[in-house]
Amino acid sequence: MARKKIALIGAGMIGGTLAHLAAQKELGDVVLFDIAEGIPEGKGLDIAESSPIDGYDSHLKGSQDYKDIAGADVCIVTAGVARKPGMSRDDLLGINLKVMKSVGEGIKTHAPNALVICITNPLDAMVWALQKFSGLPANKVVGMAGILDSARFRYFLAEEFNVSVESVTAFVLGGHGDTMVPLVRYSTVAGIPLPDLIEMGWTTQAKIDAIVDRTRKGGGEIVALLKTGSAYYAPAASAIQMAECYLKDKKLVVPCAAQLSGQYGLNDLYVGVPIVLGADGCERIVEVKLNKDEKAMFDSSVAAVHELMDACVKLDPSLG
Ligand code: A3D
Repeated sequence: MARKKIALIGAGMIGGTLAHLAAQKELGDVVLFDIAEGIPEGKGLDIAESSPIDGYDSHLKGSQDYKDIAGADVCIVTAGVARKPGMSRDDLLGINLKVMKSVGEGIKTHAPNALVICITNPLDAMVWALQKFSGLPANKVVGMAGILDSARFRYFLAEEFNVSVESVTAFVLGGHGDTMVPLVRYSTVAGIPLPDLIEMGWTTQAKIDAIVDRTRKGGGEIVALLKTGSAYYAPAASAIQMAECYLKDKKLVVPCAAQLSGQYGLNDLYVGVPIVLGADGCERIVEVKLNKDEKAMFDSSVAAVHELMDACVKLDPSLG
């Protein structure tokens, strides 16, 4: 039986970490694609040279040629640039939108049957554009953000309660960014919702509010510490969980940016919602009941995503 093939489009900080994790977990053979010559080859070789020590047999190849992603089962997209000082949000959007166009065309031509996981920011707008540029069915194009955001929420909650991260479940909805909606009511320790834990005296509302705020600003906290880049270990781990879930048809219920077609009263938009992720990609979108406050937060998050989509259409009218 042939090994699965994982194509990583973008071999920067997240791309390299993805390659290392995918190889260590033997998810398949790995192709690192990047426009920067030498970087994907160098990272691929460096990781391959660790394989005799760690004992895995994945092959790793670096490339600047889309032909090398041919037949990939999963494509994980991190290609693009990060916002630099002096660059406006629209400048960033313009650059990464063009990157999504070339990536979408490369995937359409060489790996049309892959599950595509987009990580490039601004996430919800980029995954929306990537689906259109690639022409792949919407169930096979998803965005990674919710698993990372909820992992941050879970980690902060586990620290607060001094319990295992495995005992904490957390629920995050909406677009990726400051408007994301961590849903306190649906987040639990061993099935006990956070509001009950407040009543039980395990924590206070003020502490939970502070954790929610820290979760919303989780990406910025890492950027402020690193100073020259953004988070990559946890983002890579999140996307690898998605790839593994697809390849093993695990049907995990996880928050991902998925295309809505009527759910939550919305259409033709990608936003973070719980989905069932399995061999058919996004197999089902879970519509949870939102109370008035949660709905208001979700609506404002959706409005922020719509604003980015409108900016994309202005830059590239073919998306309209
Ligand atoms: P970085 O280390 O800069 O890697 C990006 C790579 O993309 C570089 O190696 C570039 O050479 C390459 N690249 C640029 N243009 C192209 C192209 N046209 N085709 C192929 N490759 C190209 O960044 P990173 O790995 O730290 O982050 C990658 C992206 O993920 C950025 O857009 C981040 O903002 C985003 N990100 C998203 C999250 C989410 O939770 C959604 C978290 C962290 C980072």
